[in-house]
Amino acid sequence: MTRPRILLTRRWPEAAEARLAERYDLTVSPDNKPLGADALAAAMRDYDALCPSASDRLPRAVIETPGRRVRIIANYGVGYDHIDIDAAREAGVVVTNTPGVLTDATADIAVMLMLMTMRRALEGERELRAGAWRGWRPTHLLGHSLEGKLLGLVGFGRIARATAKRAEAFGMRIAYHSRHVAEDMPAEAYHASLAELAAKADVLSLHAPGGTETRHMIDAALLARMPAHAVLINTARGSLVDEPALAATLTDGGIAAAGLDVYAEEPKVHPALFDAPNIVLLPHLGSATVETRIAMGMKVADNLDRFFAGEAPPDRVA
Ligand code: 8YV
Repeated sequence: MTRPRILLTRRWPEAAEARLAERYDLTVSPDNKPLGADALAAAMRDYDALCPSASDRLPRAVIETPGRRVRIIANYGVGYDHIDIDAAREAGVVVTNTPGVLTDATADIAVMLMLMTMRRALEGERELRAGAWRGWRPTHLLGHSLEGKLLGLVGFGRIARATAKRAEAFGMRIAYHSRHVAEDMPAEAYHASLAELAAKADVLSLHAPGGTETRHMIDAALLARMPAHAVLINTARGSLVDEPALAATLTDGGIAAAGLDVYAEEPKVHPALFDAPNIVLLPHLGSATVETRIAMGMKVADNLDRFFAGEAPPDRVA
């Protein structure tokens, strides 16, 4: 039997690529950067399986490429808002993702952004490097403790829960907004209204999926409800936040700080964010550990192995 042809749109850690190469006719896109619509359409015609990343856009037009050969899109990542899932379902293209393996790594980054913003780590680091540190003094760069603060989680899936677990270790109190009540949480932690949660959270941390339903859920009106001392953290998807509105709110002192790991148009960052005060900007590092990126690759391989064996892939989303 000829080996299925697989395309990775990026370089993966060696161990994960090596596992795929054992079983498949493997191609790794040489440029290691997002593929455009034409390149993705060509890939849809030339391969049996396509393994994209979050910044490879797969709209209906690409999925419905005439002469399509691809039968499975095995996404390298848990979020799949860059893939038109309805179009895939209609076209009979299977889509899988990599849940579970990047939960802890992403929650670590959410907590790191809380610490960096609340303890003013970046300001301090920049001041020191600029040679502007005048030495220790009782009122120098005072931040705020996490202890006792209310963490408002927007979305309450795996990553939100892992973030809550870490935040509790820092003495934070937990509240959440989600479509569903979590039976294992105290009833008062649940907020059916995002606006009500935003009005009382000291830190609002986003953990909802991307997509049309959640686009700009954090807009100027929502930001206006947040207390002036509040901090916004986003490790989910940039599309959740109206970025110019966030920049304006920070500039006006409407909220105290923001920590972002994701952006609406990655790898572009809205210029207004660079000009905003009290903002920490990370380049989508949520899942960026050696352990996690290997585990993500292995999870994609598990899904491909099952699919090409004629079985149900474990992480099928379409
Ligand atoms: C991934 C992510 O590394 O898995 C996700 O949804 O956001 C990231 O942490 C990235 O999307 C790669 O596709």
